[in-house]
Amino acid sequence: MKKRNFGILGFPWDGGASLGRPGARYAPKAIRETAQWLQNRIQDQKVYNVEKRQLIDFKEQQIVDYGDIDIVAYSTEATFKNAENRVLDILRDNAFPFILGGDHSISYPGIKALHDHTGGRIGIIQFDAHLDLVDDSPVQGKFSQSSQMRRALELERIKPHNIVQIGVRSYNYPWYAEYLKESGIVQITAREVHGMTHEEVIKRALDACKDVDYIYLTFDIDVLDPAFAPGSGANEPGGLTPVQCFSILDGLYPHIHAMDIAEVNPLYDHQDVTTSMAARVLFDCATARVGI
Ligand SMILES: [Mn+2]
Repeated sequence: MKKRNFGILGFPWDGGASLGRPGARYAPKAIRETAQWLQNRIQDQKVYNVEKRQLIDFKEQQIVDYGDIDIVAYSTEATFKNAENRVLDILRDNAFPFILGGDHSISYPGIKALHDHTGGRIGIIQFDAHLDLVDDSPVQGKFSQSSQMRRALELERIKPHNIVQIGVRSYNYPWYAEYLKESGIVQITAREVHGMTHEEVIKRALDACKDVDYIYLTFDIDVLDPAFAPGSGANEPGGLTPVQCFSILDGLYPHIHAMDIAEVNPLYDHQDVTTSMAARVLFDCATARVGI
């Protein structure tokens, strides 16, 4: 089988950050810069994973940077079309798309590309403080950072019971009470994650996706507690710890087919704390997928 390269694609867009703090357009550049710290450890295409006590050989799977998506600042539609086409290019290369957002609206074109390219049933594992299921809003419209999951649900082969939201918390709009009861979307709240083992969270997420063909993973940096990721689109106290995220993600990386990181906001970051988290997640995914 042709080896599957790991494709990084920057999506410097915060046109969907209509309620949260704008600034995520600077994230792809900042995450790439911070990731140099980890890339420095690659010698002769090898790197040692200290916690897994494992030597990783990148000869089996190259990391390819596909650059950034062309942004059309005045048009969400045109920008998303460009994004979808670029993700499709990566999938056609038989590479694994890893998209660096951008506010969380950026997930929709990535999900749509995986959906249309594969023709299969798609599950979505979403790490997030928020639900992002707003149908429409007079302030935010239909394609904002609060609606990408709702848009994804309109695609033919995405069903609510195959959507898992991990780390959700805080407060949200009253209509969610009824909607969540009826829709069948699977949620593991932040407080539930704190009361579960990593293995239990991994199992529940994969169980929800057991009747799909492909899994898209979206990681909103605000799933972390703001103490660990101050540079995000919004503060929601009571979030996950880095080790919880790293451990749960490790159990999911072998099972996924595309991924993004969203809502990293370098304008609100301190000493690269947040971009370091994102760079680590990027690097963990790239190394975990060697040989897959
Ligand atoms: Mn969020």
